[in-house]
Amino acid sequence: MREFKVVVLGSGGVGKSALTVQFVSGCFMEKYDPTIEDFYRKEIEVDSSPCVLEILDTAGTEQFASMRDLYIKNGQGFVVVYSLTNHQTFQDIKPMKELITRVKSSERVPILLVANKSDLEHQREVPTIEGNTLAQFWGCPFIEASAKSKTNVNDVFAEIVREMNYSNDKEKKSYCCTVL
Ligand SMILES: Nc1nc2c(ncn2[C@@H]2O[C@H](COP(=O)(O)OP(=O)(O)O)[C@@H](O)[C@H]2O)c(=O)[nH]1
Ligand SMILES: [Mg+2]
Repeated sequence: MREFKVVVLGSGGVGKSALTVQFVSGCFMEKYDPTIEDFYRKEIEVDSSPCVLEILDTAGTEQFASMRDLYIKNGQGFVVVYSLTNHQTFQDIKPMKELITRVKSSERVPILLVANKSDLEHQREVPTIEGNTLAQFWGCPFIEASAKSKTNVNDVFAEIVREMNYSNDKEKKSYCCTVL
């Protein structure tokens, strides 16, 4: 079975752990230790193909650039999360695409932009169009989700699998071209 390494990135408090735990265990935790950085495994089926995801829920080791670079190097797909109730968290992730492409030394890295906390519509600070515009600029898909109400949580992980499949296929094709 294919196995994919996914890294969940974003500022503290945006819901990286809540999204990951909701996806892996199907429950919403009100409080999750913000310092816990852990791997989770889950098998899913995407477009009729089963695969295993190894998900790294990061927790602010970004202060140590070498640590951050290491998990970016090891990751194959990146779920970049901000909270739509906090505009600062949207600003925070803007340099992320450049950082990932630099560390991976590749322009075509599978990335998905996620606006979390869509259940808190009345506290929204980041309009959908802003997320969409950034995703277009990055050339990646964009999803608004809620770890609390479970909205689009499975889609987040299915979509990053599709992005990883897509870039794998492209790599294979260009390899075949080189061989031929
Ligand atoms: N209303 C709401 N709260 C959320 C959602 N996701 C996370 N939270 C809350 O936001 C806070 C931070 O979540 P956490 O997963 O620990 O964020 P992390 O630091 O990015 O891992 C917690 O109090 C969560 O209960 C969501 O989708 N909706
Ligand atoms: Mg966390």
